[in-house]
Amino acid sequence: MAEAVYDAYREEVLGRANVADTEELVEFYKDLESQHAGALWTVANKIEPWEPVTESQPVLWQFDRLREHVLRALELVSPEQAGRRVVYLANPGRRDVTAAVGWLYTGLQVMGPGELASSHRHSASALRFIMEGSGAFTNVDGHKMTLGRNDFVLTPNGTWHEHGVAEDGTVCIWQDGLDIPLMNALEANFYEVHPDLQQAVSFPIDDSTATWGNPALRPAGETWSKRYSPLLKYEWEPTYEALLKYARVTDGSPYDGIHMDYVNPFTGGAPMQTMGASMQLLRPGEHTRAHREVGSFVYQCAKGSGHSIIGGRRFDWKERDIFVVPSWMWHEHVNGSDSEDACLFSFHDLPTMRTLGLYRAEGLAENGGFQPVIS
Ligand code: 1HN
Repeated sequence: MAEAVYDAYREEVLGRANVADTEELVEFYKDLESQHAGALWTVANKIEPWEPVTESQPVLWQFDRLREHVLRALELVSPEQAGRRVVYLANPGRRDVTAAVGWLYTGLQVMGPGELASSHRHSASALRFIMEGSGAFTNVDGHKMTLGRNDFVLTPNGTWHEHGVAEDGTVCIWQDGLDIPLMNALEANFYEVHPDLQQAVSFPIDDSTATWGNPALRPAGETWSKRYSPLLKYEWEPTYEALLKYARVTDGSPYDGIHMDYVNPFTGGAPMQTMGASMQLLRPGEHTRAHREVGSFVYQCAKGSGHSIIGGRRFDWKERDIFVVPSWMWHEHVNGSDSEDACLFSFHDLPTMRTLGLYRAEGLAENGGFQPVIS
């Protein structure tokens, strides 16, 4: 059955709104509009789709094309002027809400040696994935952390945070991820500048990772009552090591290869309330099967190269490229190398979906689990 015919069939036979316009009805709709009202049957099929309908497009941003523009921002504005010196990534379907995909924002932040971006806090939760440079640091509620390549860092909602690069450091670039569009959609977003612009360093440097970042060991007697993870920085080396170890004893997920979630070590759950993150390793030549999930995903290639097929379109990626997978869109990943592994970092809104009881996933049954590639 052709798709349009099938849609009409579903609407007529399955009790969907199907009211043809008459002169009388059109008049009626106008009357309702003048009363700031409307007839539900004129919008019902749009506001109650059969399944999630995304306005986001699958997009890939090549880092080697963006990098020069990010570095240009370094010359054009100071952190004092800009607040945060960031080039954000705009999904063509989500420009109106400044989202990279769904309700998630992402951008590339750049800072030079000796620079400081002053302290603030907001209702949005933030995370960072460190891309290049040395000497960067962040201070989250007095916990100052050094930032290294491929480290994953949390700035949970409501925490004071500022960043900088040491005088003897280099130009540093990292990816920011925030749930800003979601907070604005919920009309729940507050923003505050720190009264002293810079906050004190209240704990030993990197104390959060030293305390909570040890594998399967928790400091005896320590408790934690906040809604986010006490571990604020997840370093790259132990993350990669964990993936390699796990790969020795598992075939991995048919959809995601060797796939591990960054967790709150106190609860084993998501590191923040709205957003989670993962690192996955694709073995040489691995081609995962297609699946789709309720939730939006922002990926960054942390190692190696390959491609992903998203909604039937092929996107080739290499280290530092960023791409997005919209909600309920089929996707599969391929490691293009037959000798080297590839790692994909991703962050997503699955904690929100799970908390609200909305999470679903399914694998593609047809075609051996692989999508036909349109382009
Ligand atoms: C923010 O606080 C940071 O702290 C970066 O580095 C990007 C984008 C929108 C709103 C707040 C940061 C941001 C942001």
